[in-house]
Amino acid sequence: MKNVIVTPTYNEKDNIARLLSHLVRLPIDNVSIVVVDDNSPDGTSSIVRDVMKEHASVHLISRAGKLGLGTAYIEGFQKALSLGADCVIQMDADFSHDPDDISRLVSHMDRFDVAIGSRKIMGGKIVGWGSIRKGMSAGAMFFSRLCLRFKTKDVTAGFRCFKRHVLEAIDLPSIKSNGYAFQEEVLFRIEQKGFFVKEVPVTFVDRKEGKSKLSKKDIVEFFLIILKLRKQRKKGSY
Ligand SMILES: Nc1nc2c(ncn2[C@@H]2O[C@H](COP(=O)(O)OP(=O)(O)OP(=O)(O)O)[C@@H](O)[C@H]2O)c(=O)[nH]1
Ligand SMILES: [Mg+2]
Repeated sequence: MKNVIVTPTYNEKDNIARLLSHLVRLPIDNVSIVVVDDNSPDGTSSIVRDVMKEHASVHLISRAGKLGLGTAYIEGFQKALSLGADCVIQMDADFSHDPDDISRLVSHMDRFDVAIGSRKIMGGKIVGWGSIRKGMSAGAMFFSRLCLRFKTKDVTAGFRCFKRHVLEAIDLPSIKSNGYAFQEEVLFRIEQKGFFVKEVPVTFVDRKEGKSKLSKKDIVEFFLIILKLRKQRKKGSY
């Protein structure tokens, strides 16, 4: 079974080399890695190119500028499918997602369509966020779950593993949202299609290197997308 890990990067020079060296050594069969970099001013892509000289399993999509997380994932997922992925794993490059948890996500792929690294079920947690950030995240998720009736608890998780047929079924290019809203919209489509989702408890650790790219615009978009998806839910289509 071929597994492709997709990680978007913007200014991750202090994380990317260590992350890639960890990913290429994972005890999982047939792993490739796709980094989607948005011309990071800190030179992240040249670090990736250096790693590629040693490891043919590492691929880079280098985009012209900061085009946003949503389209970065879409391009990364499409590349993963073109590489022949049976399973596609998405994760952040900032070590908030522990590379050693990937095998736990992949281990559910024989029974489920999607596995989500969840901070919101028993055994999952967030380390390093202050009470304001935790409160904002919990409030946003509560509202989103209330409006859109998600079964999944961790709606905004960016640590996920999909079977190939899931990504083929959800019409990726028509997803217009970015940031946290992208995770929400993808999950909405997955649940609307009735795919089987497994939440796997993980510990999310706030980044130690580099800066968060979460913006006010992303937060506003998160709530606007809820309204858009709610309308679609009522119409029974997306
Ligand atoms: N290619 C690309 N990657 C991005 C962009 N914005 C963020 N990223 C990457 O996406 C991942 C998640 O971004 P973070 O800044 O960690 O945001 P977050 O995890 O939602 O928020 P924090 O919890 O504050 O870390 C990281 O690997 C970033 O480098 C973007 O516009 N383009
Ligand atoms: Mg992060």
